Amino acid sequence: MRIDVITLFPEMFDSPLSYSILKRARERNIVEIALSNIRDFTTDSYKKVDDKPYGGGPGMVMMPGPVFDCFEHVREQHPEKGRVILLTPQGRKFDQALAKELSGEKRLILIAGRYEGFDERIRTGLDAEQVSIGDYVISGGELAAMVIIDAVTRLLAGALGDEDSAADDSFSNGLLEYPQYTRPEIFRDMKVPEILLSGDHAKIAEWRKQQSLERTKKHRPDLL
Ligand code: 6GU
Repeated sequence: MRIDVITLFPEMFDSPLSYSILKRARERNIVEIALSNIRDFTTDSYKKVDDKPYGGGPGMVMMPGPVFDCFEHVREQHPEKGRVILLTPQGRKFDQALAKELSGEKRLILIAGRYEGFDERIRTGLDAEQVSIGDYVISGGELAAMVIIDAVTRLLAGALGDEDSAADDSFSNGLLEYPQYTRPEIFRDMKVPEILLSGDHAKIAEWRKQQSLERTKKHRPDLL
């Protein structure tokens, strides 16, 4: 998969993309991530990317010109047209089902906004889908883009080692994950459930299913 990110702060992505599963997936060419800086597509000597809102009001609004020019340049960098996603708190809420859907695409183009918002013509003129990562406000689309990149990449074939498995993750079957234990068998008087030491794999699977259900009922009844 190829993922392009259009942003004013490409450096924000360096660290999250350089560790663990994302690092390994990039090294193995399971995902290719290309960062493009909107500021490189300004045409004035101040490299201006935002301006005051027409009609007045607080804050600044991202100008359409540099975003459109950056987008049109980025789109030509790869033969697949890609699915275009604008990160905004006003979008469709991101969840595991959408992550799975996006993991089937050959290319994603993620556009991260800053400031008080986008000029409305970015929204309407680019014909992008709008996606939010939840009902709260963060200072820009960059962290949201990283969340999407991480959630999608871990679903790509070969991204997880044999030791990790996406199949048992919370939400993968619509439920929260069951409790896990490792050594020692007794830690500060807290014992590992007997059944996990029994070697009876059918019973263990049944217990885990039950635990998943109980946990979901208790903490996230909305998922049931
Ligand atoms: Cl995509 N952007 C911002 N600024 N805030 C958010 C968001 C996105 N999703 C949830 N909150």
